[in-house]
Amino acid sequence: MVVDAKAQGFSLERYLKEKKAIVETALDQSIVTAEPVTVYEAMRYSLLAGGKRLRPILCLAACNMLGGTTEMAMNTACALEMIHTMSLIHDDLPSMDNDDLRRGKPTNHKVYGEDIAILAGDGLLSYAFEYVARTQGVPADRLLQVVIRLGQAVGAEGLVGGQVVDLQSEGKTDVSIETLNFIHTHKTGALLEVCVTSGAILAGAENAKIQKLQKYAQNIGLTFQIIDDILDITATQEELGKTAGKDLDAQKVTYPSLWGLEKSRSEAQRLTDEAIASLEDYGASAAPLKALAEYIINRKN
Ligand code: GRG
Repeated sequence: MVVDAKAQGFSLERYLKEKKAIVETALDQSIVTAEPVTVYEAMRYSLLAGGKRLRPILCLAACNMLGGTTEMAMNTACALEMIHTMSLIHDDLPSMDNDDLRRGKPTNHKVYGEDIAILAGDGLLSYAFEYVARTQGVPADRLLQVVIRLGQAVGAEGLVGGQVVDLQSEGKTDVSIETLNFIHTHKTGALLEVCVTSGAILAGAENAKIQKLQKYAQNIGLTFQIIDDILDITATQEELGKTAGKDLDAQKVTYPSLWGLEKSRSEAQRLTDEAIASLEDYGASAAPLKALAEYIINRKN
């Protein structure tokens, strides 16, 4: 296993604590309650309900590694969390995964009703794009690139497409590894990928660098999902802050169901090693992204 982030004296614990705190403050300031109050409250309820804040932190880390400032990336970092949060709100709806618990709290529709939960998701999604466009101090062509990539990651080519195939595959026992990979590279991987690439674009990185980082992001994206599938089996509801054992109940094909736990873990390790190795050119400035790859494979929730 490659562990040079530690060897460089970098403390991921300190880094996450510091970045999480600035992201929480920025998120709190990003949406101010206005009329109609109900929908703003519902948006803020889920947006500020906690969570690891991995997506905004990946965006900030990529931007910083490529020489950009935290200020340049903060609006996009918040927008990524708005989009992630809205996807969770919609995923939890009775017509989708039908869940009562998210981030250790009742799901949005349990508190505000299905109609407002749908609209709160719509509000977050729309505002995310506006919020990127309102970024100060970054050339407009970079912002345009970010908006295009975000749209691709979220729409039918990305999250939406992945979710559709996931719903269509439920209850089927003959789901192939290719279909499973399609579901997760779209449903989970696409957003994680744009977290990293948008950070690099905002910093003004050239195409070759963005493409190389895309490979890092794809590897951590797939690892993230393999670990998610493993945790669904091995962790408790309290540890996860959401219902455990959902995949088995919904008769979903997962990486552990296709490969077993041992091969799932070794595949996640292979992807993580590859992700870390792809950052070699960046030396010490890659310590946060390397450590985040290790965090993803070692996470407990
Ligand atoms: C995006 C337009 C649009 C619609 C949504 C419902 C849907 C379409 C897609 C589902 C996407 C989804 C919920 C994917 C699962 C991703 C995943 C593994 C989430 C858990 O992420 P964590 O562990 O959660 O980072 P926290 O709470 O820590 O942020």
